[in-house]
Order: sequence, then C-alpha cells, then structure tokens
Amino acid sequence: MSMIKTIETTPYAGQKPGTSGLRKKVTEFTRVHYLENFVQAIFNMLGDCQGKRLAVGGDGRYYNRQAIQIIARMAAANGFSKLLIGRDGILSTPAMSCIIRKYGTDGGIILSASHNPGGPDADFGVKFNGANGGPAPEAVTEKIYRHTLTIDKYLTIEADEIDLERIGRSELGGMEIEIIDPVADYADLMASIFDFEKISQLLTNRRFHMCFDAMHAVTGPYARTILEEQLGAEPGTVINGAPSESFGGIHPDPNLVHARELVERMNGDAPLAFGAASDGDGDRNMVLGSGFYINPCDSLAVLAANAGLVPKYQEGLAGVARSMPTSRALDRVARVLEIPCYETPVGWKYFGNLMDADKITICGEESFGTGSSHVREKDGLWAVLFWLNIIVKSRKPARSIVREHWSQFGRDYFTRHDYEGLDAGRAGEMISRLREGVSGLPGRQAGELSIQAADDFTYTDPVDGSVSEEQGVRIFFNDGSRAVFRLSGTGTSNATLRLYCDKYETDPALLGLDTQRMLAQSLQAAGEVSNMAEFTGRTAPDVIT
Ligand code: G16
Repeated sequence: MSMIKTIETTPYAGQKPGTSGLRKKVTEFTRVHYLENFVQAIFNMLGDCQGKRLAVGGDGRYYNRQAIQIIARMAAANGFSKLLIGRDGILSTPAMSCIIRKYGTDGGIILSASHNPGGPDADFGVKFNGANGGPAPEAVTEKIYRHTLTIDKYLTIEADEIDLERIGRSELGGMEIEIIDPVADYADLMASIFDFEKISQLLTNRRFHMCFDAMHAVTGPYARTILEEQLGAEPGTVINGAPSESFGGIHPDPNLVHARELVERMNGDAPLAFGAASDGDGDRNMVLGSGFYINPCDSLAVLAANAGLVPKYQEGLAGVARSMPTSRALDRVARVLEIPCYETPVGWKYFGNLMDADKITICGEESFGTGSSHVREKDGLWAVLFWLNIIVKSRKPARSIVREHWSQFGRDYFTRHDYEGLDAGRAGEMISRLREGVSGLPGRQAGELSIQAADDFTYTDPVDGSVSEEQGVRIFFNDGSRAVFRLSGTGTSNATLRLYCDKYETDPALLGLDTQRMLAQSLQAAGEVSNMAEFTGRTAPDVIT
C-alpha cells in the first residue's frame, strides 16, 4: 500500500458548479491544486469514502487523461475500493450514467465541458453524478461548493500512471482499478430499448442514406459500433468519428452553424434521408430530415407522441417533462396522451427526481437535449435511434413525420437568441431590473403587443419539495407568444444572455413559415421591455437557434 500524502492547499474562489458542473478554461483547471481542490471537495461531500466505488471518464478533450490520473491517485488515498474507468479515459455522459446504474457505483466523475471547445486554451469541466446516474442536484452541488470555500488539504498517493489503454483489472495503492470497454454496456442498453432488427433493415436498405456527425468528439466510437457495425449502416455513415483532444478545432456543438459538413450533405445535390449530430460528451443531439431542420422542442414532442412505436415505451409513458424555456409543444402531446407534463428549470439535474419517482419517462430541453429514464442524463445517440425507429415503423420520412405532427397538434414556433461575451455586470443588471419590475409588467404595452402576465420562474420539486428561485423571467403576450430571459450557467468567459421566444399557431396556412419572421413581433417587444440594446450594446444576437 502506497503512503498517503496530505497536501496543504488554500481555497480558490469561483468553484461554484453552474448549470452542469464546474466549467472553466484549461488554464484555470491546471493552476496548482485547482483540480485537486474541487475533487477533494466532491470526496468531502461524500463523507467517508472507505469502500466506496466510483466511475471516471470523459469526452477525450485536452487534459482528460491527466485529470484521470490525478483523480485515481486521490481516490486511492481517500479510501475508495474500486474505480471503473473507460478505456482511453473515454466515457460519454450517457454511457457514464449507464455504467453507474448498471454496476451500482456510488457515483461517477465526468470530465467534460460538453459542447464548449477543447484544447490547451479552451475549456475543461468536472461534473459529479450520484448513485442514480444523474447529475448531482442543487443541494449536493451547494455542499461541494461550500467545501471548496474552506478546503485546506487534499489526499493523494505517489504512484505510477495507470495504463488507460488496456481493458482489465489492476491495483493502485490498495484500490482496484478496472478499465472497461466504454461502448459495450451502452450498446447493450440501446439494443434493449429499440427494435434493432427493423432499424437494421432500414439502414441496410440501399435507398436510405444517413449521416451521423460525431464532431471529432466522444460519440464517434459509440456511433460507429452501433450504427455501422451492429446495425449495418454503410461505412462512412459516421463522419468525424475519431475523438480528438481539440475536437478538430471546431466547437463540438450540434447546431446548424457548427455541424457545417453535415448540413452541407443534407442540403446538397443528393440530399440524404436523415442526418444527426452529437456534441462533445454525447448527450446532445440535432436531427435533420432531407433539407429540413427539426427544432429540438419539436423533436421532443414528436418522440413523445410516437413513443408507442418503440418496444421499450409501447406500454405508454408515465409522464413527460421539459425545461421551462423549451416550447410548449410537449404539453400538447401530454394533454392528448392524458399524462402529466412537468415544467422544470434549465438543467438536466432537475429531471432526476421525477424519473426516480417514476413520474416521467421522457423529457427534454430546447438546448438539443432529449432523454428518458433508461439513464439519468440526456442521450444523443438514443434520440437518433429513437428517430430511426419511428421512421422505419411509420414508413415515413422525418420531414413528413414533423409536418403531420404540426397538422395534428399545431406548431409551436420557437427560437433562442444568444448574446455572448457580454459584460457580466451589465448583463446581471439587466436581469435584476427585469426581475424587480416584473410584477408591474402585466397590462403594459410592448411594441405591437401587450403583456398579459409576467413572473420570475420558481420551481418547487414535486418529489422532495426543494425550491429553486430566480430561474428566468417569463413574459406572456396577448397573442399567446412568450419570451423568457435568463443568463447561461455553462459559459466560461463573461456572460451569455439567452432570450427564448415561442408562439403557437394552428392555422394550416401558417404552419410552414419562417420562424424568425413568425416571432419578430414578440422578439421586438421583448427587446423593448428589457432595454436589451442599452444593456448589451448589441443590435443583434451572436447565435440564433
Ligand atoms: C447543460 C445542461 C442543460 C442546459 C444546457 C444549457 O447542457 O445539462 O440542462 O440546458 O447546459 O444551459 P445554460 O443555458 O445554463 O448554458 P450541456 O450539454 O452543456 O451539459
């Protein structure tokens, strides 16, 4: 047994986990004791770690491997009995959730900054997931944060580096290390949910061509194994499939701007039937029909409406949930299915309790996230397989599925405008002003519209009663449209302001129009109410999704 070393340290300010764990620049994470402080704070939150088991893995970005070596030595010193690690340090976020649940570990540490860019000058992140496989809820991240404020030492051992490349068992300072295949358990889980036989018939049909853009990130090995090797899609279906430390220099963010190669293939001379992309850590997804973008809010609603076509969900759904800014398309499906629909704050962690209590089966967010209770994370490849299952069972192309959905349920036009790199003080002031004045907004005129209702969203968890306040300012206009303002909790530099807007339409003649045009009036009214131009100094958003 190696000697346990106690290293003295002092707290770093700002180690407060955001929407999804602690995300910072690599240059911050590599400061002396920075990562160690945060990891020890997680262990301190867990209390006595003797005999506990942990899973560790990440999206393969720069600093992933080094961080795993540091965490392994610290885990051994803190008394953990076993560490499960994905080969090469790789575990997608949904695969991590699957591993924690399948092997019953006491939790897992995910190394990822999701869709943020990777590399020595880019971003890194650490996220703790609990024994249910889901992101730690707010009460837990608060505890971790409080430990970071008082930390004065951490424990480690001196030991050789672990060989991350070879599957098998070894030992480190008295702790068992098991390097596991990062894909196998996840692939088995997918096969237990979907109709692989039927999907395989679709993917081996010479008239059906699809493309999956792994964006040089973690989903490459998963998509290659499942889509190409197991389901027989033609080789080359998965593009950018080798994870790289800098994600090939792109933002591994599955949207129309960053998944450019995929978008070109979908809109080219010989458009493919179906396209999809996933993000850095494999939990987000974007799906495209032939020359047709499917908004994540619509995708969520379509999956819920067609869940009966998937073996795992054919008995019905317990309920559904969406984050507050996500369009209300899902609510309309829930009403028809006569199941409950919950509205939660932004952040996957809020879905965990609902799933653990069997209140929901499917949930999702506008930020390209959809998932179900098969794990406790959103799951990019799961959503893609879900779509393929629906396409093959309904014998309809993705585009027709969405159009028919709109005809049946009406269409919720939705957009999100992001204002990035804002001065944090000014952006914060804008939100505070809105919040303070929110009760006086109803009845006020804004551009062509008048305000019917407005509030600052507060969520009371129906399972444990915990209350989360200040989750976004909502403004409801008299034409049924809605605008939501909040600050992003995942950025690593300055502030990002998000303005979400949606509007419901049922007139068949108005279902296939341009989203920005349909929402222009509401966006303008929202800009006016918030004094957006004055506070941001901008006349247009940086990113529109
Ligand atoms: C994370 C969270 C999501 C959230 C998204 C955007 O996703 O898990 O629940 O919707 O961030 O959050 P924000 O608006 O605060 O930036 P990911 O894929 O980045 O882990």
